Amino acid sequence: MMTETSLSRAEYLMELEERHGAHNYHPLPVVLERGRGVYVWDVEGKRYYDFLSAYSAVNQGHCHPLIIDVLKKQAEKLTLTSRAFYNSVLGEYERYITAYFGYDKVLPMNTGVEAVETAVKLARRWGYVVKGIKENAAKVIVPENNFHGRTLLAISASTDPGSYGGFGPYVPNFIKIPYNDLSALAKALEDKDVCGFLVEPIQGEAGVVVPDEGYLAKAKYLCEKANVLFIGDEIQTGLGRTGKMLACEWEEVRPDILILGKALSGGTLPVSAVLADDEIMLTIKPGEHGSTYGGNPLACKVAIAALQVLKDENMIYNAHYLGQYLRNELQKIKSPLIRQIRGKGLLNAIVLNTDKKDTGWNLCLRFAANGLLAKPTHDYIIRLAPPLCITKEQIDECVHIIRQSFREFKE
Ligand code: IF1
Repeated sequence: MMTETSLSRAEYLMELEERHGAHNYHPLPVVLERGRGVYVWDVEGKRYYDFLSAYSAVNQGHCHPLIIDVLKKQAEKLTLTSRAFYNSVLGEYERYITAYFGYDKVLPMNTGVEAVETAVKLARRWGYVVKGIKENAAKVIVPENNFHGRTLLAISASTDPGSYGGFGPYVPNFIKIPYNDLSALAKALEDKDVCGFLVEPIQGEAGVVVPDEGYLAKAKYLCEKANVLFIGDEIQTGLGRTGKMLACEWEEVRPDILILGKALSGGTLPVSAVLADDEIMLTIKPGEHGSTYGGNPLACKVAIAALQVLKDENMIYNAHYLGQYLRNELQKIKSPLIRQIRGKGLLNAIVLNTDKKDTGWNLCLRFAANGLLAKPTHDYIIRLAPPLCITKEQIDECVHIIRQSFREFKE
């Protein structure tokens, strides 16, 4: 039995996870213990810039004091009642978030994928009750290379064997079309049994794939013409990440069903939400959907604070302005390894010029050695997504770290 004395604290803690935890992740060998704003510290006290932000769940910065203060106060008062009863916070939250995004109603859930499941259930139910699709025939169009989570429904929509492989049988009636391809969408929409088009405004997991200007607006128009619901998955792109409150706002698209998660709680606990107008939302009747923790008082209070902070601290504009600045500075780095810099707001990626599987990983190890945390997606794409509270000076320091790391890196 290994003991802490024969290993460093970090090695000991990694060994514990290896020995006692499922092996469903392959983390970078960094053991984090503390976070504040754009910084995280490991167990040896080394400080890093967090350029992953827990995949955009920490837009407001780690342990934002105002959000933590609200969390603490509510945690000492009432955390969970279940929806068997009313509570004194949920109605206030529902009024706040529906006014904040301009929808009639909200259905509160917990994780992002639960909100995706909820959105698909709503679209199907609307398809049967309002559109008149025959029972059990409703279809949902999804772009290839999507990512909506890890449940059987979400992986049934996936075209990534690494996500769906070995977990069949799958949920039927997902029509898969190329992303950013309006003629493919128009063709798929000819099917009268389609109830919804589920789309990420920017594909995050696929490697920060930004569609052509006008794609989202034209897609929404085609959906309206075909009486199909535009379902916007803004779990990763929403809440200021791309320089607008919602990425769909870049093209003035208002999703028929809006899905939020991750930063809705400022990275404190799982909080997600589905927003829609009454014609869609009221097709689900009492007792037909829900969850134990959905809409709990603690989550509601925290979500109000997390949303308020985004506006009060001008994080949306900060993301837009500093995102442009970051991309401009990264473009100046001269390295044969860099194929493309892309993104919107503070959701960016470096696409590497390599066919070596572990280059992205090894480069991220170099970033970490130099004090910046990032992780590759699909081996050769490194996502760069710091908290939206980052400053220009901190961006400059991070660009220096990235430039230095490319200089030092030997493939
Ligand atoms: C992991 C990826 C990102 C999402 C979108 C729904 C969900 C996610 C657009 C589900 C979640 C997370 C899952 C997390 C890593 C991260 C991720 F690499 F897995 F794909 F961000 F790109 N829609 N994305 O991005 O939300 O149920 O996780 O709360 O380790 O699986 P969730």
